[in-house]
Amino acid sequence: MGLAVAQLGPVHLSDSRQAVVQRLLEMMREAKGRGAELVVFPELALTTFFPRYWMDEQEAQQKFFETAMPNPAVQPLFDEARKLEIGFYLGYAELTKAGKPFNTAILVDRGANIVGKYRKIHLPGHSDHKPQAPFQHLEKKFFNVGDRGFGVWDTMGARIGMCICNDRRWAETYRTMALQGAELVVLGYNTPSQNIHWNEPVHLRTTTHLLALQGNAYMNGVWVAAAAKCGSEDGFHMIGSSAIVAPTGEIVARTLGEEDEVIAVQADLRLGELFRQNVFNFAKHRRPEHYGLITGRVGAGEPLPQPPLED
Ligand code: ING
Repeated sequence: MGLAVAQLGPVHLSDSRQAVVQRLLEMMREAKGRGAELVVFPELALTTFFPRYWMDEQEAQQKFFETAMPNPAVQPLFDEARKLEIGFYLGYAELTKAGKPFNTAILVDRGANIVGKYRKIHLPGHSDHKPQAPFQHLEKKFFNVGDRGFGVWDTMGARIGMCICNDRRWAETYRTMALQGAELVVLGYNTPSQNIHWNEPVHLRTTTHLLALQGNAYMNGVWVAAAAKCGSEDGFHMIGSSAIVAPTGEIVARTLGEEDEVIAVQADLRLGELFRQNVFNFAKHRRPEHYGLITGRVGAGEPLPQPPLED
Protein backbone atom coordinates (compact mmCIF):
# COMPACT_ATOMS: atom_id res chain seq x y z
CA MET A 1 0.00 0.00 0.00
CA GLY A 2 1.28 3.42 -1.01
CA LEU A 3 1.37 5.22 2.33
CA ALA A 4 2.36 8.86 2.98
CA VAL A 5 2.61 11.18 5.96
CA ALA A 6 2.19 14.92 5.39
CA GLN A 7 3.85 16.87 8.18
CA LEU A 8 2.63 20.42 8.69
CA GLY A 9 5.00 23.16 9.77
CA PRO A 10 3.73 25.87 12.12
CA VAL A 11 0.14 27.15 11.93
CA HIS A 12 0.02 30.57 13.57
CA LEU A 13 -2.97 32.28 15.18
CA SER A 14 -3.08 34.55 12.14
CA ASP A 15 -3.26 31.67 9.64
CA SER A 16 -6.70 31.07 8.16
CA ARG A 17 -8.13 27.57 7.66
CA GLN A 18 -8.16 28.32 3.92
CA ALA A 19 -4.41 29.01 3.95
CA VAL A 20 -3.77 25.78 5.83
CA VAL A 21 -5.94 23.81 3.41
CA GLN A 22 -3.86 25.14 0.52
CA ARG A 23 -0.77 23.71 2.22
CA LEU A 24 -2.54 20.39 2.80
CA LEU A 25 -3.57 20.30 -0.88
CA GLU A 26 0.05 20.85 -1.97
CA MET A 27 1.16 17.92 0.15
CA MET A 28 -1.76 15.73 -0.96
CA ARG A 29 -0.65 16.22 -4.57
CA GLU A 30 2.97 15.43 -3.71
CA ALA A 31 1.88 12.31 -1.79
CA LYS A 32 -0.13 11.15 -4.81
CA GLY A 33 2.84 11.83 -7.06
CA ARG A 34 4.93 9.60 -4.85
CA GLY A 35 2.54 6.69 -5.15
CA ALA A 36 0.46 7.17 -2.02
CA GLU A 37 -3.08 5.78 -1.79
CA LEU A 38 -3.49 7.20 1.72
CA VAL A 39 -1.97 10.34 3.25
CA VAL A 40 -1.94 11.10 6.98
CA PHE A 41 -2.34 14.72 8.13
CA PRO A 42 -1.71 15.91 11.72
CA GLU A 43 -3.87 16.30 14.81
CA LEU A 44 -5.84 19.61 14.96
CA ALA A 45 -4.44 20.28 11.50
CA LEU A 46 -6.62 23.27 10.60
CA THR A 47 -5.61 25.66 13.36
CA THR A 48 -2.79 26.51 15.71
CA PHE A 49 -2.48 24.27 18.78
CA PHE A 50 -4.94 26.42 20.74
CA PRO A 51 -4.95 24.31 23.98
CA ARG A 52 -1.70 26.19 24.76
CA TYR A 53 -3.81 29.32 25.48
CA TRP A 54 -6.08 30.06 28.45
CA MET A 55 -9.56 31.08 27.28
CA ASP A 56 -13.07 29.99 28.11
CA GLU A 57 -14.66 27.06 26.26
CA GLN A 58 -17.05 29.28 24.34
CA GLU A 59 -14.25 31.37 22.88
CA ALA A 60 -12.25 28.28 21.96
CA GLN A 61 -15.25 26.66 20.31
CA GLN A 62 -16.12 29.79 18.40
CA LYS A 63 -12.56 30.29 17.09
CA PHE A 64 -11.08 26.82 16.65
CA PHE A 65 -13.80 24.16 16.32
CA GLU A 66 -15.56 22.76 13.24
CA THR A 67 -19.34 22.40 13.49
CA ALA A 68 -19.56 20.42 10.24
CA MET A 69 -17.20 18.11 8.33
CA PRO A 70 -16.69 18.66 5.49
CA ASN A 71 -17.36 22.40 5.55
CA PRO A 72 -16.58 25.16 3.02
CA ALA A 73 -13.02 25.68 4.30
CA VAL A 74 -12.03 22.01 3.92
CA GLN A 75 -14.25 21.07 0.95
CA PRO A 76 -11.34 21.66 -1.51
CA LEU A 77 -9.45 18.88 0.27
CA PHE A 78 -12.30 16.43 -0.29
CA ASP A 79 -12.70 17.54 -3.92
CA GLU A 80 -8.99 17.09 -4.65
CA ALA A 81 -8.92 13.72 -2.87
CA ARG A 82 -11.78 12.50 -5.04
CA LYS A 83 -10.01 13.75 -8.18
CA LEU A 84 -6.68 12.20 -7.23
CA GLU A 85 -8.32 9.07 -5.79
CA ILE A 86 -6.32 9.27 -2.58
CA GLY A 87 -7.60 8.68 0.95
CA PHE A 88 -6.62 10.74 3.97
CA TYR A 89 -6.66 11.03 7.79
CA LEU A 90 -7.43 14.51 9.12
CA GLY A 91 -7.38 15.74 12.70
CA TYR A 92 -9.58 18.66 13.80
CA ALA A 93 -11.51 20.09 16.76
CA GLU A 94 -15.11 18.83 16.52
CA LEU A 95 -18.16 20.52 18.05
CA THR A 96 -21.09 18.12 17.73
CA LYS A 97 -24.68 19.18 17.05
CA ALA A 98 -25.32 18.45 20.72
CA GLY A 99 -22.56 20.94 21.56
CA LYS A 100 -20.01 18.38 22.72
CA PRO A 101 -16.35 19.22 22.04
CA PHE A 102 -13.90 16.52 20.91
CA ASN A 103 -10.34 16.27 19.59
CA THR A 104 -11.33 14.28 16.50
CA ALA A 105 -9.87 12.55 13.46
CA ILE A 106 -11.60 11.20 10.37
CA LEU A 107 -10.59 8.52 7.88
CA VAL A 108 -11.63 9.41 4.35
CA ASP A 109 -11.48 6.83 1.53
CA ARG A 110 -10.31 7.29 -2.06
CA GLY A 111 -13.79 8.37 -3.14
CA ALA A 112 -13.66 11.15 -0.50
CA ASN A 113 -16.24 9.40 1.71
CA ILE A 114 -15.77 9.68 5.48
CA VAL A 115 -15.57 5.99 6.47
CA GLY A 116 -14.35 6.39 10.05
CA LYS A 117 -14.32 8.84 12.94
CA TYR A 118 -12.25 8.73 16.12
CA ARG A 119 -12.39 10.98 19.19
CA LYS A 120 -9.25 11.28 21.32
CA ILE A 121 -9.43 9.20 24.48
CA HIS A 122 -6.16 9.97 26.30
CA LEU A 123 -6.32 13.72 26.97
CA PRO A 124 -3.02 14.95 28.45
CA GLY A 125 -2.35 18.15 30.35
CA HIS A 126 -4.63 19.95 32.80
CA SER A 127 -7.90 21.90 33.00
CA ASP A 128 -6.83 24.61 35.51
CA HIS A 129 -5.05 27.84 34.58
CA LYS A 130 -1.29 27.70 35.25
CA PRO A 131 -0.31 31.39 34.86
CA GLN A 132 3.30 30.65 35.90
CA ALA A 133 3.76 28.11 33.10
CA PRO A 134 5.31 29.29 29.78
CA PHE A 135 2.20 27.93 28.04
CA GLN A 136 -0.89 25.90 28.96
CA HIS A 137 -1.88 22.41 27.85
CA LEU A 138 -5.66 22.55 28.25
CA GLU A 139 -6.92 19.49 26.40
CA LYS A 140 -8.73 18.34 29.55
CA LYS A 141 -10.54 21.69 29.60
CA PHE A 142 -11.45 22.02 25.93
CA PHE A 143 -12.27 18.41 24.98
CA ASN A 144 -14.48 15.61 26.27
CA VAL A 145 -12.96 12.15 26.49
CA GLY A 146 -13.65 10.32 23.24
CA ASP A 147 -16.88 8.29 23.27
CA ARG A 148 -16.32 6.06 20.23
CA GLY A 149 -13.66 3.67 21.50
CA PHE A 150 -10.64 2.66 19.42
CA GLY A 151 -12.13 1.82 16.02
CA VAL A 152 -10.73 -0.20 13.11
CA TRP A 153 -12.06 -0.02 9.54
CA ASP A 154 -11.67 -2.17 6.41
CA THR A 155 -10.96 0.38 3.72
CA MET A 156 -8.49 1.07 0.91
CA GLY A 157 -7.38 -2.56 0.92
CA ALA A 158 -6.28 -2.56 4.55
CA ARG A 159 -7.64 -2.83 8.07
CA ILE A 160 -6.88 0.60 9.51
CA GLY A 161 -7.08 1.94 13.05
CA MET A 162 -6.82 5.57 14.14
CA CYS A 163 -5.66 7.36 17.26
CA ILE A 164 -4.46 10.86 18.18
CA CYS A 165 -1.25 12.15 19.71
CA ASN A 166 -1.09 11.25 23.41
CA ASP A 167 -2.98 8.00 22.61
CA ARG A 168 0.24 6.81 20.89
CA ARG A 169 2.01 6.65 24.27
CA TRP A 170 -0.42 4.11 25.75
CA ALA A 171 0.01 0.40 24.99
CA GLU A 172 -3.73 -0.18 25.42
CA THR A 173 -4.43 1.98 22.36
CA TYR A 174 -2.65 -0.29 19.89
CA ARG A 175 -3.51 -3.58 21.59
CA THR A 176 -7.22 -2.74 21.44
CA MET A 177 -6.93 -2.09 17.71
CA ALA A 178 -4.66 -5.07 17.08
CA LEU A 179 -7.27 -7.28 18.78
CA GLN A 180 -9.61 -6.11 16.01
CA GLY A 181 -7.10 -7.16 13.37
CA ALA A 182 -5.60 -3.76 12.59
CA GLU A 183 -2.74 -3.87 10.06
CA LEU A 184 -2.02 -0.14 10.09
CA VAL A 185 -2.48 2.55 12.74
CA VAL A 186 -2.55 6.18 11.55
CA LEU A 187 -2.27 9.19 13.84
CA GLY A 188 -1.48 12.88 14.04
CA TYR A 189 0.22 14.74 16.87
CA ASN A 190 1.16 18.18 18.22
CA THR A 191 3.94 17.70 20.79
CA PRO A 192 5.46 20.69 22.57
CA SER A 193 9.24 20.33 22.85
CA GLN A 194 9.21 21.93 26.30
CA ASN A 195 7.80 20.09 29.29
CA ILE A 196 5.95 22.52 31.63
CA HIS A 197 6.04 20.10 34.55
CA TRP A 198 9.74 19.40 34.91
CA ASN A 199 12.97 20.36 33.20
CA GLU A 200 13.01 17.44 30.80
CA PRO A 201 15.95 17.39 28.33
CA VAL A 202 14.48 18.41 24.97
CA HIS A 203 15.90 15.43 23.07
CA LEU A 204 13.78 13.09 25.20
CA ARG A 205 10.62 14.44 23.56
CA THR A 206 11.73 12.97 20.24
CA THR A 207 13.22 9.84 21.79
CA THR A 208 10.04 8.92 23.68
CA HIS A 209 7.84 9.82 20.72
CA LEU A 210 9.74 7.43 18.41
CA LEU A 211 10.01 4.76 21.11
CA ALA A 212 6.24 4.78 21.55
CA LEU A 213 5.69 4.33 17.80
CA GLN A 214 8.38 1.70 17.31
CA GLY A 215 7.67 -0.38 20.39
CA ASN A 216 3.94 -0.52 19.86
CA ALA A 217 4.27 -1.17 16.11
CA TYR A 218 6.46 -4.18 16.84
CA MET A 219 4.46 -5.52 19.80
CA ASN A 220 1.27 -5.48 17.75
CA GLY A 221 2.61 -6.35 14.30
CA VAL A 222 1.22 -3.17 12.75
CA TRP A 223 2.48 -0.40 10.50
CA VAL A 224 2.30 3.02 12.19
CA ALA A 225 2.17 6.33 10.32
CA ALA A 226 2.44 9.47 12.45
CA ALA A 227 2.12 13.06 11.21
CA ALA A 228 3.33 16.05 13.23
CA LYS A 229 2.22 19.61 13.16
CA CYS A 230 5.48 21.15 14.35
CA GLY A 231 7.96 23.99 14.40
CA SER A 232 7.43 27.26 16.23
CA GLU A 233 3.80 28.41 16.30
CA ASP A 234 3.81 32.06 17.43
CA GLY A 235 6.99 31.21 19.32
CA PHE A 236 5.84 27.94 20.88
CA HIS A 237 7.93 25.07 19.55
CA MET A 238 6.68 21.55 18.81
CA ILE A 239 8.71 18.53 17.67
CA GLY A 240 8.74 17.13 14.15
CA SER A 241 10.10 13.63 13.51
CA SER A 242 6.99 12.49 11.67
CA ALA A 243 7.59 8.86 10.86
CA ILE A 244 6.40 5.70 9.18
CA VAL A 245 7.29 2.63 11.24
CA ALA A 246 7.14 -0.99 10.01
CA PRO A 247 5.80 -3.92 12.07
CA THR A 248 9.45 -4.79 12.68
CA GLY A 249 9.60 -1.64 14.82
CA GLU A 250 12.03 -0.07 12.33
CA ILE A 251 11.63 3.50 11.11
CA VAL A 252 11.32 3.28 7.33
CA ALA A 253 10.84 7.01 6.74
CA ARG A 254 11.03 10.14 8.85
CA THR A 255 10.96 13.84 8.21
CA LEU A 256 14.17 15.86 8.40
CA GLY A 257 12.80 19.36 8.99
CA GLU A 258 10.05 21.17 10.86
CA GLU A 259 8.19 22.63 7.88
CA ASP A 260 5.62 21.12 5.50
CA GLU A 261 7.21 17.86 4.39
CA VAL A 262 5.92 14.62 2.82
CA ILE A 263 7.39 11.19 3.46
CA ALA A 264 6.11 8.17 1.53
CA VAL A 265 6.72 4.42 1.38
CA GLN A 266 5.33 1.32 -0.30
CA ALA A 267 4.15 -0.48 2.85
CA ASP A 268 4.06 -4.27 2.50
CA LEU A 269 1.10 -5.16 4.72
CA ARG A 270 2.14 -8.85 4.67
CA LEU A 271 5.15 -7.93 6.85
CA GLY A 272 2.85 -7.55 9.84
CA GLU A 273 1.37 -10.96 9.13
CA LEU A 274 4.68 -12.64 9.96
CA PHE A 275 4.63 -11.15 13.46
CA ARG A 276 0.90 -11.65 14.04
CA GLN A 277 1.14 -15.30 13.01
CA ASN A 278 4.21 -16.06 15.10
CA VAL A 279 5.73 -14.17 17.99
CA PHE A 280 2.57 -12.06 18.51
CA ASN A 281 0.00 -14.67 17.66
CA PHE A 282 -2.52 -13.35 20.19
CA ALA A 283 -4.82 -16.39 20.06
CA LYS A 284 -1.95 -18.80 20.70
CA HIS A 285 0.07 -16.94 23.27
CA ARG A 286 -1.94 -14.34 25.22
CA ARG A 287 -3.20 -15.20 28.72
CA PRO A 288 -5.92 -12.66 29.57
CA GLU A 289 -6.71 -14.50 32.80
CA HIS A 290 -3.54 -12.91 34.16
CA TYR A 291 -4.15 -9.41 32.76
CA GLY A 292 -7.11 -8.44 34.98
CA LEU A 293 -5.41 -5.39 36.48
CA ILE A 294 -5.14 -3.74 33.07
CA THR A 295 -8.86 -3.02 32.92
CA GLY A 296 -9.55 -3.57 36.62
CA ARG A 297 -7.48 -0.66 37.91
CA VAL A 298 -7.11 2.98 36.77
CA GLY A 299 -4.04 4.05 38.78
CA ALA A 300 -1.30 1.90 40.29
CA GLY A 301 -2.26 0.24 43.60
CA GLU A 302 -0.93 -2.29 46.07
CA PRO A 303 0.79 -5.51 44.93
CA LEU A 304 -1.62 -8.39 44.53
CA PRO A 305 -1.57 -11.07 47.22
CA GLN A 306 0.67 -13.92 46.07
CA PRO A 307 -0.08 -17.64 46.54
CA PRO A 308 2.00 -19.30 49.27
CA LEU A 309 5.51 -20.16 48.11
CA GLU A 310 5.12 -23.85 48.97
CA ASP A 311 2.31 -24.22 46.39
N1 ING B 1 0.60 16.37 23.03
C1 ING B 1 1.63 15.73 23.73
C2 ING B 1 1.82 14.28 23.37
O1 ING B 1 1.33 13.36 23.98
C3 ING B 1 2.63 15.21 25.89
C4 ING B 1 1.49 15.91 25.22
C5 ING B 1 3.94 15.38 25.46
C6 ING B 1 2.36 14.38 26.90
C7 ING B 1 4.97 14.69 26.08
C8 ING B 1 3.38 13.67 27.56
C9 ING B 1 4.69 13.84 27.13
O2 ING B 1 2.58 14.09 22.43
C10 ING B 1 -0.67 16.00 22.79
N2 ING B 1 -1.39 16.85 22.04
O3 ING B 1 -1.15 14.98 23.25
